Amino acid sequence: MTEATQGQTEGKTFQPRVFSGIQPSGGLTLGNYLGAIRRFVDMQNAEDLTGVEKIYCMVDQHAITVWQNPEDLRRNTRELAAGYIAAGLDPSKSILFNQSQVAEHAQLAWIFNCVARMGWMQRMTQWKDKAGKNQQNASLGLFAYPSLMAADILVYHATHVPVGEDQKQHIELTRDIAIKFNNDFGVDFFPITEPVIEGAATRVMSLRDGSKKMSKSDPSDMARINMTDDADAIAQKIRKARTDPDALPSEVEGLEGRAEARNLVNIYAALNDQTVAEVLRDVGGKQFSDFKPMLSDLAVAKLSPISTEMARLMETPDEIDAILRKGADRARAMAAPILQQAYDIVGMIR
Ligand code: AQP
Repeated sequence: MTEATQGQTEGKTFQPRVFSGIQPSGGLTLGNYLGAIRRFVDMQNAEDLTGVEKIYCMVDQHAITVWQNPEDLRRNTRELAAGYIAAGLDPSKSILFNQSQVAEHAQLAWIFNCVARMGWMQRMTQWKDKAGKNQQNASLGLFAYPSLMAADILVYHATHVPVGEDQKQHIELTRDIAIKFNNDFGVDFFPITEPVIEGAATRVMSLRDGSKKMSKSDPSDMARINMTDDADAIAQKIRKARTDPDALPSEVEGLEGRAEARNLVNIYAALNDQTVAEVLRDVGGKQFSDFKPMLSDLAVAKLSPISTEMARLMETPDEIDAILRKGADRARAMAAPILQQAYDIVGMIR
Protein backbone atom coordinates (compact mmCIF):
# COMPACT_ATOMS: atom_id res chain seq x y z
CA MET A 1 0.00 0.00 0.00
CA THR A 2 1.57 3.29 -1.00
CA GLU A 3 1.12 6.44 0.98
CA ALA A 4 -0.98 7.87 -1.83
CA THR A 5 -3.52 5.09 -1.46
CA GLN A 6 -4.04 5.16 2.29
CA GLY A 7 -7.66 6.22 1.99
CA GLN A 8 -6.71 9.85 2.24
CA THR A 9 -9.08 12.76 1.91
CA GLU A 10 -7.81 16.20 0.99
CA GLY A 11 -6.65 16.99 4.48
CA LYS A 12 -6.00 13.72 6.25
CA THR A 13 -4.21 10.41 5.78
CA PHE A 14 -5.90 7.45 7.45
CA GLN A 15 -4.18 4.41 8.92
CA PRO A 16 -4.56 1.54 6.45
CA ARG A 17 -7.22 -0.98 7.46
CA VAL A 18 -8.70 -3.85 5.42
CA PHE A 19 -12.36 -4.87 5.42
CA SER A 20 -14.40 -7.23 3.27
CA GLY A 21 -17.38 -9.55 3.50
CA ILE A 22 -19.32 -12.29 1.77
CA GLN A 23 -23.04 -13.02 1.98
CA PRO A 24 -24.11 -16.35 3.48
CA SER A 25 -26.80 -16.49 0.81
CA GLY A 26 -25.88 -20.00 -0.33
CA GLY A 27 -22.83 -22.22 -0.47
CA LEU A 28 -19.46 -20.67 -1.34
CA THR A 29 -18.53 -20.80 -5.01
CA LEU A 30 -15.24 -20.92 -6.85
CA GLY A 31 -16.01 -17.30 -7.83
CA ASN A 32 -16.14 -16.22 -4.18
CA TYR A 33 -12.94 -18.15 -3.51
CA LEU A 34 -10.86 -16.81 -6.40
CA GLY A 35 -12.37 -13.32 -6.50
CA ALA A 36 -12.45 -12.67 -2.78
CA ILE A 37 -11.27 -15.22 -0.20
CA ARG A 38 -7.87 -15.85 -1.76
CA ARG A 39 -7.26 -12.10 -1.73
CA PHE A 40 -8.34 -11.96 1.93
CA VAL A 41 -5.73 -14.60 2.75
CA ASP A 42 -3.05 -12.82 0.68
CA MET A 43 -3.71 -9.58 2.50
CA GLN A 44 -3.73 -11.32 5.88
CA ASN A 45 -0.28 -12.75 5.14
CA ALA A 46 1.29 -9.82 3.26
CA GLU A 47 4.44 -8.67 4.99
CA ASP A 48 3.88 -5.04 4.06
CA LEU A 49 0.52 -5.20 5.85
CA THR A 50 1.92 -6.39 9.17
CA GLY A 51 0.24 -4.40 11.93
CA VAL A 52 -2.73 -3.50 9.70
CA GLU A 53 -6.09 -4.79 11.00
CA LYS A 54 -7.91 -7.15 8.61
CA ILE A 55 -11.63 -7.50 9.22
CA TYR A 56 -13.56 -10.20 7.33
CA CYS A 57 -17.27 -10.50 7.83
CA MET A 58 -20.13 -12.85 6.99
CA VAL A 59 -22.70 -10.30 5.90
CA ASP A 60 -25.90 -11.97 7.03
CA GLN A 61 -27.87 -8.70 6.99
CA HIS A 62 -27.09 -8.35 3.29
CA ALA A 63 -28.16 -11.95 2.70
CA ILE A 64 -31.69 -11.30 4.01
CA THR A 65 -32.30 -8.59 1.40
CA VAL A 66 -33.65 -11.57 -0.52
CA TRP A 67 -35.57 -14.36 1.24
CA GLN A 68 -33.45 -16.79 3.29
CA ASN A 69 -34.79 -19.79 5.11
CA PRO A 70 -33.63 -19.23 8.74
CA GLU A 71 -32.11 -22.71 9.14
CA ASP A 72 -30.26 -22.32 5.83
CA LEU A 73 -29.00 -18.88 6.85
CA ARG A 74 -27.57 -20.27 10.09
CA ARG A 75 -25.94 -23.18 8.30
CA ASN A 76 -24.60 -21.03 5.44
CA THR A 77 -23.12 -18.52 7.90
CA ARG A 78 -21.24 -21.28 9.74
CA GLU A 79 -20.20 -22.88 6.46
CA LEU A 80 -18.89 -19.55 5.21
CA ALA A 81 -16.89 -19.12 8.41
CA ALA A 82 -15.56 -22.66 7.93
CA GLY A 83 -14.66 -21.75 4.34
CA TYR A 84 -12.75 -18.67 5.45
CA ILE A 85 -10.76 -20.65 8.00
CA ALA A 86 -10.20 -23.68 5.76
CA ALA A 87 -8.90 -21.41 2.99
CA GLY A 88 -6.29 -19.93 5.33
CA LEU A 89 -7.83 -17.15 7.39
CA ASP A 90 -6.55 -17.38 10.94
CA PRO A 91 -8.87 -15.94 13.61
CA SER A 92 -5.83 -14.81 15.59
CA LYS A 93 -4.60 -12.73 12.64
CA SER A 94 -7.87 -11.61 11.03
CA ILE A 95 -11.09 -10.57 12.73
CA LEU A 96 -13.89 -12.96 11.67
CA PHE A 97 -17.52 -12.39 12.66
CA ASN A 98 -21.06 -12.17 11.32
CA GLN A 99 -22.39 -8.70 10.62
CA SER A 100 -25.58 -8.83 12.71
CA GLN A 101 -23.52 -9.25 15.91
CA VAL A 102 -22.12 -5.75 15.50
CA ALA A 103 -25.14 -3.43 15.53
CA GLU A 104 -22.96 -0.43 14.62
CA HIS A 105 -23.09 -1.48 10.94
CA ALA A 106 -26.86 -1.05 10.75
CA GLN A 107 -26.77 2.08 12.92
CA LEU A 108 -24.31 3.84 10.63
CA ALA A 109 -26.22 2.57 7.60
CA TRP A 110 -29.24 4.57 8.78
CA ILE A 111 -27.19 7.77 8.70
CA PHE A 112 -25.94 6.83 5.22
CA ASN A 113 -29.53 6.18 4.08
CA CYS A 114 -30.05 9.84 4.82
CA VAL A 115 -26.86 10.92 3.00
CA ALA A 116 -27.13 8.76 -0.14
CA ARG A 117 -29.59 9.70 -2.90
CA MET A 118 -32.29 7.49 -4.43
CA GLY A 119 -30.80 8.09 -7.89
CA TRP A 120 -27.45 6.67 -6.79
CA MET A 121 -29.10 3.42 -5.69
CA GLN A 122 -31.23 3.19 -8.81
CA ARG A 123 -28.12 3.18 -10.98
CA MET A 124 -26.59 0.13 -9.28
CA THR A 125 -26.22 -2.84 -11.63
CA GLN A 126 -26.75 -5.34 -8.79
CA TRP A 127 -30.08 -3.69 -7.90
CA LYS A 128 -31.20 -3.81 -11.54
CA ASP A 129 -30.08 -7.44 -11.94
CA LYS A 130 -31.56 -8.73 -8.69
CA ALA A 131 -34.79 -6.72 -8.67
CA GLY A 132 -35.28 -7.43 -12.38
CA LYS A 133 -38.55 -6.28 -13.89
CA ASN A 134 -40.39 -6.56 -10.61
CA GLN A 135 -38.76 -3.68 -8.69
CA GLN A 136 -41.99 -2.79 -6.87
CA ASN A 137 -41.91 -6.16 -5.21
CA ALA A 138 -38.21 -6.14 -4.24
CA SER A 139 -37.35 -5.48 -0.60
CA LEU A 140 -36.43 -1.98 0.57
CA GLY A 141 -33.29 -3.63 1.99
CA LEU A 142 -32.21 -4.78 -1.46
CA PHE A 143 -32.51 -1.21 -2.73
CA ALA A 144 -30.52 0.19 0.21
CA TYR A 145 -27.91 -2.64 0.09
CA PRO A 146 -25.01 -0.37 -1.02
CA SER A 147 -25.68 2.02 1.86
CA LEU A 148 -25.28 -0.82 4.39
CA MET A 149 -22.17 -1.95 2.50
CA ALA A 150 -20.71 1.56 2.80
CA ALA A 151 -21.42 1.40 6.55
CA ASP A 152 -19.76 -2.04 6.84
CA ILE A 153 -16.58 -0.51 5.44
CA LEU A 154 -16.64 2.98 6.90
CA VAL A 155 -17.66 2.01 10.44
CA TYR A 156 -14.05 0.74 10.69
CA HIS A 157 -12.56 3.60 8.66
CA ALA A 158 -11.38 0.82 6.34
CA THR A 159 -9.17 2.07 3.53
CA HIS A 160 -8.83 -1.08 1.42
CA VAL A 161 -11.50 -3.54 0.35
CA PRO A 162 -10.53 -6.74 -1.51
CA VAL A 163 -13.46 -7.69 -3.80
CA GLY A 164 -14.28 -9.25 -7.15
CA GLU A 165 -14.90 -7.04 -10.18
CA ASP A 166 -18.71 -7.11 -9.67
CA GLN A 167 -18.43 -5.10 -6.44
CA LYS A 168 -16.44 -2.21 -7.96
CA GLN A 169 -19.54 -0.09 -8.47
CA HIS A 170 -20.58 -0.49 -4.83
CA ILE A 171 -17.12 0.61 -3.66
CA GLU A 172 -17.37 3.68 -5.87
CA LEU A 173 -20.68 4.43 -4.20
CA THR A 174 -19.05 3.99 -0.79
CA ARG A 175 -16.55 6.66 -1.83
CA ASP A 176 -19.41 8.94 -2.93
CA ILE A 177 -21.15 8.50 0.42
CA ALA A 178 -17.93 9.26 2.33
CA ILE A 179 -17.30 12.37 0.22
CA LYS A 180 -20.86 13.65 0.61
CA PHE A 181 -20.90 13.03 4.38
CA ASN A 182 -17.56 14.84 4.74
CA ASN A 183 -18.80 17.75 2.58
CA ASP A 184 -22.27 18.00 4.16
CA PHE A 185 -20.84 18.25 7.66
CA GLY A 186 -17.60 20.07 6.78
CA VAL A 187 -15.40 17.33 8.25
CA ASP A 188 -12.58 15.04 7.16
CA PHE A 189 -14.05 12.07 8.96
CA PHE A 190 -14.52 9.16 6.55
CA PRO A 191 -11.65 7.86 4.38
CA ILE A 192 -11.95 7.46 0.64
CA THR A 193 -11.78 3.70 0.26
CA GLU A 194 -9.81 1.87 -2.43
CA PRO A 195 -11.12 -1.35 -4.01
CA VAL A 196 -8.45 -4.06 -4.28
CA ILE A 197 -9.35 -6.07 -7.39
CA GLU A 198 -6.44 -8.36 -8.25
CA GLY A 199 -5.60 -11.74 -9.75
CA ALA A 200 -6.38 -13.71 -12.90
CA ALA A 201 -10.00 -14.41 -11.89
CA THR A 202 -11.58 -11.23 -10.61
CA ARG A 203 -14.73 -12.19 -12.50
CA VAL A 204 -15.34 -15.93 -12.74
CA MET A 205 -18.15 -16.62 -15.17
CA SER A 206 -20.93 -19.21 -15.18
CA LEU A 207 -19.90 -22.59 -16.61
CA ARG A 208 -23.12 -22.58 -18.65
CA ASP A 209 -23.04 -19.03 -19.98
CA GLY A 210 -19.81 -17.06 -20.39
CA SER A 211 -21.66 -13.75 -20.25
CA LYS A 212 -23.05 -14.30 -16.72
CA LYS A 213 -21.01 -14.31 -13.54
CA MET A 214 -20.75 -17.49 -11.49
CA SER A 215 -23.15 -16.98 -8.61
CA LYS A 216 -24.30 -18.78 -5.45
CA SER A 217 -27.91 -18.08 -6.31
CA ASP A 218 -27.84 -19.23 -9.95
CA PRO A 219 -30.78 -21.64 -10.27
CA SER A 220 -28.52 -24.11 -12.12
CA ASP A 221 -26.03 -25.93 -9.91
CA MET A 222 -24.14 -26.91 -13.08
CA ALA A 223 -23.31 -23.22 -13.62
CA ARG A 224 -20.99 -23.11 -10.64
CA ILE A 225 -18.37 -25.04 -8.73
CA ASN A 226 -19.26 -25.10 -5.06
CA MET A 227 -16.45 -25.24 -2.53
CA THR A 228 -18.16 -28.32 -1.07
CA ASP A 229 -18.36 -30.20 -4.40
CA ASP A 230 -16.54 -33.53 -4.43
CA ALA A 231 -14.07 -34.61 -7.13
CA ASP A 232 -16.75 -36.31 -9.24
CA ALA A 233 -19.03 -33.27 -9.18
CA ILE A 234 -16.17 -30.94 -10.12
CA ALA A 235 -15.09 -33.21 -12.99
CA GLN A 236 -18.65 -33.55 -14.26
CA LYS A 237 -19.30 -29.80 -14.18
CA ILE A 238 -16.06 -29.00 -16.01
CA ARG A 239 -16.68 -31.76 -18.56
CA LYS A 240 -20.11 -30.29 -19.27
CA ALA A 241 -18.95 -26.65 -19.20
CA ARG A 242 -19.93 -24.81 -22.35
CA THR A 243 -17.05 -24.17 -24.77
CA ASP A 244 -16.57 -23.54 -28.49
CA PRO A 245 -15.26 -26.09 -31.02
CA ASP A 246 -11.86 -24.43 -31.62
CA ALA A 247 -8.52 -25.37 -30.09
CA LEU A 248 -7.02 -23.13 -27.41
CA PRO A 249 -4.94 -20.26 -28.78
CA SER A 250 -1.27 -19.69 -27.91
CA GLU A 251 -1.70 -15.94 -27.38
CA VAL A 252 -4.04 -13.99 -25.09
CA GLU A 253 -5.49 -12.10 -28.10
CA GLY A 254 -6.78 -15.42 -29.41
CA LEU A 255 -9.32 -15.51 -26.55
CA GLU A 256 -11.03 -12.39 -27.93
CA GLY A 257 -14.76 -13.05 -28.42
CA ARG A 258 -14.45 -16.51 -26.76
CA ALA A 259 -15.98 -15.85 -23.34
CA GLU A 260 -16.30 -19.48 -22.27
CA ALA A 261 -12.75 -20.39 -23.33
CA ARG A 262 -11.39 -17.29 -21.60
CA ASN A 263 -13.24 -18.21 -18.41
CA LEU A 264 -11.79 -21.72 -18.20
CA VAL A 265 -8.27 -20.43 -18.91
CA ASN A 266 -8.70 -17.67 -16.31
CA ILE A 267 -9.78 -20.25 -13.72
CA TYR A 268 -6.80 -22.46 -14.56
CA ALA A 269 -4.41 -19.51 -14.32
CA ALA A 270 -5.82 -18.36 -10.98
CA LEU A 271 -5.78 -21.83 -9.44
CA ASN A 272 -2.23 -22.45 -10.65
CA ASP A 273 -0.90 -18.98 -9.71
CA GLN A 274 0.03 -18.24 -13.31
CA THR A 275 -0.81 -15.50 -15.76
CA VAL A 276 -3.16 -16.26 -18.65
CA ALA A 277 -0.25 -15.78 -21.08
CA GLU A 278 1.82 -18.40 -19.21
CA VAL A 279 -1.06 -20.90 -19.29
CA LEU A 280 -1.58 -20.38 -23.03
CA ARG A 281 2.11 -20.89 -23.69
CA ASP A 282 1.69 -24.39 -22.20
CA VAL A 283 -1.75 -25.36 -23.50
CA GLY A 284 -2.04 -23.41 -26.80
CA GLY A 285 -3.14 -25.77 -29.59
CA LYS A 286 -4.86 -28.23 -27.22
CA GLN A 287 -8.50 -29.19 -27.71
CA PHE A 288 -10.94 -28.74 -24.82
CA SER A 289 -11.21 -32.53 -24.60
CA ASP A 290 -7.56 -32.47 -23.43
CA PHE A 291 -7.65 -29.22 -21.46
CA LYS A 292 -10.80 -29.94 -19.40
CA PRO A 293 -9.33 -32.98 -17.60
CA MET A 294 -6.22 -30.90 -16.79
CA LEU A 295 -8.46 -28.21 -15.32
CA SER A 296 -10.51 -30.77 -13.34
CA ASP A 297 -7.40 -32.34 -11.85
CA LEU A 298 -6.04 -28.95 -10.87
CA ALA A 299 -9.36 -27.82 -9.38
CA VAL A 300 -9.72 -31.02 -7.35
CA ALA A 301 -6.11 -30.79 -6.11
CA LYS A 302 -6.57 -27.19 -4.97
CA LEU A 303 -10.13 -27.36 -3.65
CA SER A 304 -10.43 -30.76 -2.01
CA PRO A 305 -8.12 -29.96 0.95
CA ILE A 306 -10.31 -26.90 1.60
CA SER A 307 -13.60 -28.78 1.37
CA THR A 308 -12.27 -31.57 3.60
CA GLU A 309 -11.25 -29.04 6.23
CA MET A 310 -14.61 -27.23 5.91
CA ALA A 311 -16.43 -30.51 6.58
CA ARG A 312 -14.25 -31.14 9.63
CA LEU A 313 -14.90 -27.67 11.04
CA MET A 314 -18.64 -28.03 10.45
CA GLU A 315 -18.67 -30.98 12.85
CA THR A 316 -18.16 -28.55 15.74
CA PRO A 317 -20.53 -25.63 15.09
CA ASP A 318 -20.13 -24.41 18.69
CA GLU A 319 -16.46 -23.75 18.03
CA ILE A 320 -17.32 -21.76 14.92
CA ASP A 321 -19.88 -19.73 16.89
CA ALA A 322 -17.29 -19.03 19.60
CA ILE A 323 -14.81 -17.73 17.00
CA LEU A 324 -17.51 -15.45 15.55
CA ARG A 325 -18.50 -14.11 18.99
CA LYS A 326 -14.88 -13.33 19.84
CA GLY A 327 -14.37 -11.66 16.47
CA ALA A 328 -17.55 -9.63 16.98
CA ASP A 329 -16.28 -8.34 20.33
CA ARG A 330 -13.05 -7.16 18.70
CA ALA A 331 -14.93 -5.61 15.78
CA ARG A 332 -17.39 -3.80 18.08
CA ALA A 333 -14.52 -2.29 20.05
CA MET A 334 -13.31 -0.64 16.83
CA ALA A 335 -16.70 0.29 15.39
CA ALA A 336 -18.34 1.78 18.51
CA PRO A 337 -16.10 4.87 18.89
CA ILE A 338 -16.33 5.63 15.17
CA LEU A 339 -20.13 5.44 15.28
CA GLN A 340 -20.21 7.67 18.36
CA GLN A 341 -18.09 10.28 16.59
CA ALA A 342 -20.40 10.10 13.58
CA TYR A 343 -23.38 10.67 15.91
CA ASP A 344 -21.62 13.72 17.40
CA ILE A 345 -20.91 15.12 13.94
CA VAL A 346 -24.54 14.66 12.90
CA GLY A 347 -25.75 16.35 16.10
CA MET A 348 -27.20 13.49 18.07
CA ILE A 349 -27.14 13.78 21.86
CA ARG A 350 -25.70 10.79 23.73
N1 AQP B 1 -18.12 -14.92 -10.05
C1 AQP B 1 -17.31 -14.21 -9.28
N2 AQP B 1 -16.06 -13.96 -9.67
C2 AQP B 1 -15.21 -13.24 -8.86
N3 AQP B 1 -15.57 -12.76 -7.67
C3 AQP B 1 -16.83 -13.01 -7.25
N4 AQP B 1 -17.48 -12.69 -6.13
C4 AQP B 1 -18.74 -13.18 -6.18
N5 AQP B 1 -18.92 -13.83 -7.33
C5 AQP B 1 -17.75 -13.74 -8.02
C6 AQP B 1 -16.91 -11.92 -5.04
O1 AQP B 1 -17.19 -12.60 -3.83
C7 AQP B 1 -17.39 -11.62 -2.81
C8 AQP B 1 -18.63 -11.90 -2.07
O2 AQP B 1 -19.75 -11.72 -2.86
P1 AQP B 1 -21.18 -11.70 -2.15
O3 AQP B 1 -21.52 -13.03 -1.66
O4 AQP B 1 -21.22 -10.66 -1.12
O5 AQP B 1 -22.14 -11.24 -3.25
P2 AQP B 1 -22.17 -11.50 -4.76
O6 AQP B 1 -21.06 -10.75 -5.43
O7 AQP B 1 -23.54 -11.14 -5.19
O8 AQP B 1 -21.89 -13.07 -4.85
P3 AQP B 1 -22.80 -14.18 -5.42
O9 AQP B 1 -22.07 -15.48 -5.32
O10 AQP B 1 -23.28 -13.81 -6.79
O11 AQP B 1 -23.99 -14.20 -4.40
P4 AQP B 1 -25.54 -14.07 -4.68
O12 AQP B 1 -25.86 -15.11 -5.70
O13 AQP B 1 -26.22 -14.29 -3.37
O14 AQP B 1 -25.77 -12.68 -5.20
C9 AQP B 1 -17.37 -10.24 -3.48
O15 AQP B 1 -16.10 -9.67 -3.29
C10 AQP B 1 -17.59 -10.56 -4.91
O16 AQP B 1 -17.00 -9.61 -5.77
